[in-house]
Amino acid sequence: MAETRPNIIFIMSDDHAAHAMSCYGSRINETPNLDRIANEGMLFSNCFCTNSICGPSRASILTGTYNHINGMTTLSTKMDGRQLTFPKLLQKQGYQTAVIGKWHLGHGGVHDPTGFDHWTVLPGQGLYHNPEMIDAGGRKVIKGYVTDLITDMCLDWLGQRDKGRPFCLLYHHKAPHRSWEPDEKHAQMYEDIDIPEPETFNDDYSNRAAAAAEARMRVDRDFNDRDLKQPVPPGLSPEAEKSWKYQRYIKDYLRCVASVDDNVGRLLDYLDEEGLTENTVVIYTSDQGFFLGDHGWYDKRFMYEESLRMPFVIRYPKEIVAGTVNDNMILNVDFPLTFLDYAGIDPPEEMQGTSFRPLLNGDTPEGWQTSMYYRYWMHLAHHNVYSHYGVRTLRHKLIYYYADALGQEGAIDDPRPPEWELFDLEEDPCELNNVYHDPAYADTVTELKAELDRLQQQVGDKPYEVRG
Ligand SMILES: [Ca+2]
Repeated sequence: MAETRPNIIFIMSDDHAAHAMSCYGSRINETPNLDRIANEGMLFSNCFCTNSICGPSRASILTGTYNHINGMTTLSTKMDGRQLTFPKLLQKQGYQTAVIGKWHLGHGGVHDPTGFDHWTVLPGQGLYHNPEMIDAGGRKVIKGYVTDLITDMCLDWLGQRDKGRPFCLLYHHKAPHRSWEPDEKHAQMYEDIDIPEPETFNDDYSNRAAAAAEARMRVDRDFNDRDLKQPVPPGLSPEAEKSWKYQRYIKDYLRCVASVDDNVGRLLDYLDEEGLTENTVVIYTSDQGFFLGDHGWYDKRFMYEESLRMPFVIRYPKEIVAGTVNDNMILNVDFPLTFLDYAGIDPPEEMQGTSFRPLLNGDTPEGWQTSMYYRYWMHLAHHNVYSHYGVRTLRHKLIYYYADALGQEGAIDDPRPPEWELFDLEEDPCELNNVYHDPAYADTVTELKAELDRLQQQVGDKPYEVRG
């Protein structure tokens, strides 16, 4: 019987926020090749991660489970590769499988990639220039720029594949992760222009819980020399210095994105040349979002929109109508179920997400999720961000900073007073006004607390018991 199962190319970058993609309405850059995927397929405007940091989001995508289930709650934990993952199931059903690029789930023992016929990955975060890479044979340093190299390796792997069997390639960029080091080709990009500052650039963190003001990820204060790469010009006013730092940061970030965009273009061209476009599902996403000067910040971790939202564009000409936008809520734990669905594999009991293939076909199943559960565990460990969990619905967001870490690996045992935040995303899309204590929202608070309880139970997590 002729093979009808599609190939899958899952492209994921690291820390690429949706608002730095032109198909998502970016005010600051153009991403023509990433836009191609959206224009020839579907764009999701409400794709969210369940924990906005690298390894944990990656573990959720591989296993289809939340972090309290897969054990990857923090960046100090390593993934136990004996768990069920979607590449293992695809491999078992005859798919050729590979992961090339960023892994960041640990190395050695049970932490190396499993379920892959081939893997070549960066150790930890990896380097932008002349990176060391690891494969089943060991480690070696490879000359070149990481975004180009990862793409070259993917094209090589595709070139030597067995054309009689479908494949699933995890093409995972390191860029545009901190410390935002562009290649020579893009080093001068944006040189003569100023990138616009975001609307909330001068946020003063009033009308919020204490967590926002306490976070140490401010553009004006918290960059190190390696981030800035140049000394701050002397004699600037505090406002001018903040603007100067933003330009340094955002230009390098966007230069790294531009290289990702070029390289994704190379891959898309290859698929065209090889006649693979029609029968290949191509996804572009990032492991989470990022603050691009929003709220005066860089980095992620918070349940706020810029960090919570993942870009997600997907093309599969056989099934997906070109140029469509879908506003339904999808989550990182749903990705693997969707990939398995395309391969004709039933959803495994162990996985918690749901396939959104019906959404891709233009149908919204009755009872499709309209709320999601989020949790960040690393209390104070990085950027002084408080541990928190919460619920986001289509209109509101309730966040509980339990702000504690008793016995939690990868967090600091130094509690802060617990606090709540509620945002009305329709009235306050930038999340500048916590209405938790506003009597007009009392019923909403009650409803959302009940929804938080329900979701927490549904996913098998439980409320944090603040120590007495
Ligand atoms: Ca990341």
